[in-house]
Amino acid sequence: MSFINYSSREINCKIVYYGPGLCGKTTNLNSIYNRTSQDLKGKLISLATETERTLFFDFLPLTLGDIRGFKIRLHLYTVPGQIFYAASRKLILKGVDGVVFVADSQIDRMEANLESLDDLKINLGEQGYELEKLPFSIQYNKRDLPHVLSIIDMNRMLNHRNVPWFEGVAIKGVGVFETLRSVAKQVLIELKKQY
Ligand SMILES: Nc1nc2c(ncn2[C@@H]2O[C@H](COP(=O)(O)OP(=O)(O)OP(=O)(O)O)[C@@H](O)[C@H]2O)c(=O)[nH]1
Ligand SMILES: [Mg+2]
Repeated sequence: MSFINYSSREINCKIVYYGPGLCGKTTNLNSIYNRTSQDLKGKLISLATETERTLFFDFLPLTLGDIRGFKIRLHLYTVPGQIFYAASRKLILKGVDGVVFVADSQIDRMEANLESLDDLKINLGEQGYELEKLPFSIQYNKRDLPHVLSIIDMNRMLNHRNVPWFEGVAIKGVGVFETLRSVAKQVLIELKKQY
């Protein structure tokens, strides 16, 4: 649920990047950070292990613009994808306004994608959310690699609701802003319904 601060006239919306380990969530945030002008972004905070795996989360605040005199800020988070950080993933989903699922397109990662999508649904459910009712976009990442599934197969396995999806090569910035724009647009539509 977006957080409205009436005194500073700001609305903060929380967008969480979810997906299996090494699918490219942190790379998405880095890419957004590197391609956003200084005046629109805050500090990118990353808590990573020595091998650059996300330990707790990454966080990036972005300013989107003004709506009816309120400054709209997006707070982007990534979860740690590794199985054993389940508690962090649950915590980071608290108060979520929109979700990006980053899938790894490699054939041998489909199992991990499916597991992560299930994990997302369960964790949301525990907090009284339903993925079906949240702003949601999917990114099929790592399209540059050789052994990837077709988009038709990926959609068939991961996108039953037919939500907006994008092909990504996050290390090159491909599809990154398209994905962010898509989920942000859905979040703003929800926001306008509420206020
Ligand atoms: N070839 C290729 N590599 C990518 C792409 N996106 C990310 N990577 C690489 O995949 C590895 C993992 O990327 P991260 O962004 O750290 O993955 P993550 O999803 O944050 O992983 P966790 O934090 O462990 O959950 C890194 O070596 C990235 O450079 C891509 O589109 N293509
Ligand atoms: Mg990460």
